[in-house]
Amino acid sequence: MFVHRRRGWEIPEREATPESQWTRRHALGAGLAAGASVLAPSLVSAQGAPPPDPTEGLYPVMRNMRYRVDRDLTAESEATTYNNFYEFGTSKSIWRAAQALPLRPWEVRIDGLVERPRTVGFDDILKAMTLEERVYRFRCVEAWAMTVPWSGFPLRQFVEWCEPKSDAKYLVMQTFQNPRVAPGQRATWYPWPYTEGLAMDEAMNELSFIATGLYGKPIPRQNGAPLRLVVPWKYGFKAVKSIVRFAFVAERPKTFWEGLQASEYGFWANVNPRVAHPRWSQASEELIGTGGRRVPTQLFNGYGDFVADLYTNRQNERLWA
Ligand SMILES: Nc1nc2c(c(=O)[nH]1)N[C@H]1C(S)=C(S)[C@@H](COP(=O)(O)O)O[C@H]1N2
Ligand SMILES: [Mo]
Repeated sequence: MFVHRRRGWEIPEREATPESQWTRRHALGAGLAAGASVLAPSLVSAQGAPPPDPTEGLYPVMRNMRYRVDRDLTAESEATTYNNFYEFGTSKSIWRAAQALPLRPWEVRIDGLVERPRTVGFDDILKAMTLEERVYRFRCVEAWAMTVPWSGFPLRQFVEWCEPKSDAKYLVMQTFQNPRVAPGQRATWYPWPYTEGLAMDEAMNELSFIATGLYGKPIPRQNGAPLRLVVPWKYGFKAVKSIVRFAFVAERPKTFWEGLQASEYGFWANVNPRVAHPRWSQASEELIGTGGRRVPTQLFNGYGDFVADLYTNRQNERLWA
């Protein structure tokens, strides 16, 4: 029997943000360089508090209504105070410690199998990309979940800008390494820097996203400022934070969690409620900020229409966490 399943993106765009928000974003975007220099003196702050973010004027950006979630947004106060960021500690309460991370200058190295290896400033990347907002489900392998409005740009747009060569098969992404500000990195038994990777066809999938903002503001340090990966059909540990390097390579990289505990965390790490983690079930998830409400977990975290095709020729691989 042929069953036509309606795909998420076939739902009409009813709630699209009015165009006036675009105009605002572009007007402010054009003033980015000037704004940054005006803010520069406040880098020296009397209280020792982090300086204001020079990209503040870029947000909010228009929400892309192609990506819909039938869940309430997680409260901003939850998403920004309940985090995993081992560089700043192994508890969920690292948000204060993460404020020590300096965000400028923020240089990003693009190398490996690319036409022109180069180092670019984060603000120059932002100027080259088109920002949008996407609301995605977010599922940690620890069986909790959130619903988050990310702002940023499609990873595909960035990959094209990097001009990879045709023999590039994987994209490796790495977090900064600076044990002076990140006390977790003084623990030498971890394979720092935090490293993640995607196959090139995964990186080019329309869902793959680089977040530079959250809840209509620049992304906070504890959530991976100034730029972090978002791949909503995979467990959260794939979503590497505070990236300083994109390397295009021919061989599958070894990731941080594979280096630490390969028996529990694989490379593909796609969400699957029927494949348990060695130490707990993945059948359901707790929605953070709802007083403990649990809901069933969905295959590919509900994004199978977008990504299942990526894996039809990889059935002999360990596709799930
Ligand atoms: N550099 C780095 N990136 C990281 C982590 C980390 O410890 N270090 N934790 C991962 C895990 S396990 C999860 S669930 C998400 C958490 O993202 P959030 O704090 O924005 O919810 O970040 C991922 N990215
Ligand atoms: Mo996680």
